[in-house]
Parts: sequence; C-alpha cells; structure tokens
Amino acid sequence: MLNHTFAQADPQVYQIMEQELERQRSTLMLIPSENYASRAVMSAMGSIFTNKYAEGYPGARYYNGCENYDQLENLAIERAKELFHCEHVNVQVHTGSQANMAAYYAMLKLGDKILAMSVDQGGHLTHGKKQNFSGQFYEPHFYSVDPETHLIDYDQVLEKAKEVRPQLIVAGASAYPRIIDFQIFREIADEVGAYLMADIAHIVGLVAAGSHPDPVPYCDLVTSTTHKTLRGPRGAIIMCKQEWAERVDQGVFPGVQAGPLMQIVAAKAVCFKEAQSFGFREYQRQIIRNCQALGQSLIEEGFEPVTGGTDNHLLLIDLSNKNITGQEAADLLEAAGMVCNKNLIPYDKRSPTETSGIRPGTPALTTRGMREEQMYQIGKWMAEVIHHGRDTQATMPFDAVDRASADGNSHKGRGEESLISRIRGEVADLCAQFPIYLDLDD
Ligand code: DSN
Repeated sequence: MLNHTFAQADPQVYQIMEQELERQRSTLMLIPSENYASRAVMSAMGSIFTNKYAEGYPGARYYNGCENYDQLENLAIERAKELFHCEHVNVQVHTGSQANMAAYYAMLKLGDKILAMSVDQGGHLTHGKKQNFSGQFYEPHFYSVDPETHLIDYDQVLEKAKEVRPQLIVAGASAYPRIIDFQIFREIADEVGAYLMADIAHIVGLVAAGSHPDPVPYCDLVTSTTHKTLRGPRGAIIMCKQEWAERVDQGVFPGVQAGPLMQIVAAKAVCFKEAQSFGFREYQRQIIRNCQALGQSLIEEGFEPVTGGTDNHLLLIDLSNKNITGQEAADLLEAAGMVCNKNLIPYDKRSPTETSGIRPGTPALTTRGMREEQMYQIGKWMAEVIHHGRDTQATMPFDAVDRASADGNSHKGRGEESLISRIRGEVADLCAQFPIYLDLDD
C-alpha cells in the first residue's frame, strides 16, 4: 500500500485529477488570485515532509526528530527575508485568512478598532466583514474609494482615522487595480497612533519583483498568501519588524495554529528561491503589461474598467452598462473556456451573489507564456461572449456546448455553429499553443 502509485491506490480520485488537468490545460485561467505552481513547488507539497509534526519553532520544538525541519524552516525564513528585505517572517501560517487572524491576535485585544477597506469596495472578508471573525471579535470601521474616480481617497482615510482612532489600520485589497501608497498609510497611522498592517496577498509577486511599491519599510506587519502572484504553494506568511517578532510567532503558534504543514513550508522555500530569479522579475513586469493589453482590448469594445485601467495584475470590469450581471457574464465566459470570477464593483447596486462586475487577471496566463498579442485577442473573445453570448445560448444550451467540446469537435455545434462553441474551440487552440504540465500524467 505504502508504495502504490496514486493511480493504483485510488483510481477514482486520480481520475478526477486527470479531468482537472484537462480543464486546466484547455481553458484560460483568468482569475487573478490563481496561478500554475511549478513542478518543484508541487513536488515539495506532496513530499515526505507531510509525515512529521513540528509544533514549535526551529530549535524549540515540542516533538523529537525535527533536525531536518529546523534546517528547512530556517532556510525558508532566510530566503523570505532576503526576498522581501524584512526583519522577521513567520512561514508557518497556513492561509491568508489565518495570517490576518494571527496578526490581529498578536497586536490587538478583543473589541479593538480596525480601520480597513470593506469587501464591497475591494477589501477582503478578514478586513472586518461582519460575518467574519474580524467583524465579530473586533470593532470594524471602513474607508472607501472615491465615488467618481474609484481610487483610494487618502484624505478620507485620514479623516476616518481621526474620527475612529483605530488600534490598527489595514492597507490592502482583493479587487483594487491601482498602486497602493503605503507611505501615506504610514503617515495616517502615525497621526492617530495606530499599527499599520498591509495585506499584500494579491500583489506580493509584484512587490517581490519591485513592480509595486514596497510596504515593508512602512508597515508594522505585512501579511500575504504565497499562491497568487508569488506562484508558490497554497499558503501564507507574516512579515514584521523585529520588535513584533515574538508576538507574531506566538500569535501563529500557539495562538491560532498548532502543527505547521512542513511540506508547505518546504514548497514556500522553493518558491522564494524561484522568486529571486531574473526570470521572475521579468514575469511580474509581463503580468502588468498583459493586464494593460487586456484592458485596452476591452475598452475598445466599450467596456469600462473601474478606475479606467490597471497598474497591476487585475482589472475590475464594470458591467452595469451592459444589461448583464457579473454572475451571468462569468457563466457565459466559462462556457466559452475563459474562467473568470464575478466581483462587486465599488458602490455596486447588485448583491454579492449577482454583482455588476467581473475581475479578470493575468498572472496564470503570463505563466503559460502568453503576451500582449494573446491578451488582446482574449479581450475580443470576452467582449463577443458578453455582448452576444446569450443570444446563441438560446439555440445551444450549456450541455450541448459541453458535448461539442468533449467530442473534440468544439468548433462546431449541432447544425448552426454557436458563437460560444466557436470561441470555445478557438480558446482550446490557443491553450494548445501554450501548454502546461506536459508530463504530469506520466
Ligand atoms: N479568495 C481570494 C481572491 O480571490 O481574491 C482572496 O482571499
């Protein structure tokens, strides 16, 4: 049993993985928080490091037999410190949400005030949403983007901070397409005596590569995931000033976590090394160029990106002038092989389950090697599908589109060719020109 291959041990799960491999190979991953991890990162994630408990920190574990884990975690820490030029980093934290939870736990008392951007303006659940722990255990207050420009209004942030006197200000977002000025946030935090935390889960790769201003010099704490633009394993880190190192480490363990996932720590070490390469810096610059090309293509087709465009890896497309919800648009795009997510736009009149926006991004497609030319074409396909896809869906339901694709006959529907199935075929052809994971199914 111990030496059976995955396919031998569990053919059912293996088959689902093969289906997923085919889906990833033949569709366009346009969700800006997703990416393709390298073989090295995935090998580390699936390695024997999964077999061991290592509660505690290097040199001070609660389990015996941890000498290799100490070496591994120290290596991951050193690489992260070198990459981000930070004084201290915790590499054990499991996820972005848990990173924020541990950071709050380290710095705040129950009921303390947090000032952050709300989810409906581009923030994250853990920035004080009332259904989330952050809105239950702390007192959340929110700053907004400008109603006209949809840019962060730093004057309003200052005004709000003076009114609320928060213990902690959060700078960072999940759906903000522009540069965030961490220096101004620092000045605001200093003015009201608050800690400043940046949540850079989305832009971390850009920050590591110098393609977005660095929050580390300005913030008490910086939290991030490792699987988005950083292209590592599904996980997170917390960076902080040395002053807060002990509080942060205690906040993670024993604060909100017990045993670390050491196989993920191994994969984080691998991704930090990958992120130090020249190729990674060029990759991050290309992500931005690609996103701007996608935006340009959509603007030419009459779409309105929130803030007029992008400085980073994502676009927030306002569909409120298109008579279609974000959910409907994302469903049509998926049928045509372009996998996007619906997203609220600032001051959205629709509910979070419908939304008036979609949030396409370019980290994954850039990993595939696609460039501006391909992004431009994808923008044209997206426009065609959103503008006309519903008309053709009436004559060709989703299951027929699926059958056409499954037959390998994706260019043709039954009888008259549907727009969705034609584009689905063109997308599949493009994907074949930029293959991924060639030998995964060995
Ligand atoms: N779920 C992530 C995203 O898609 O932005 C944030 O946690």
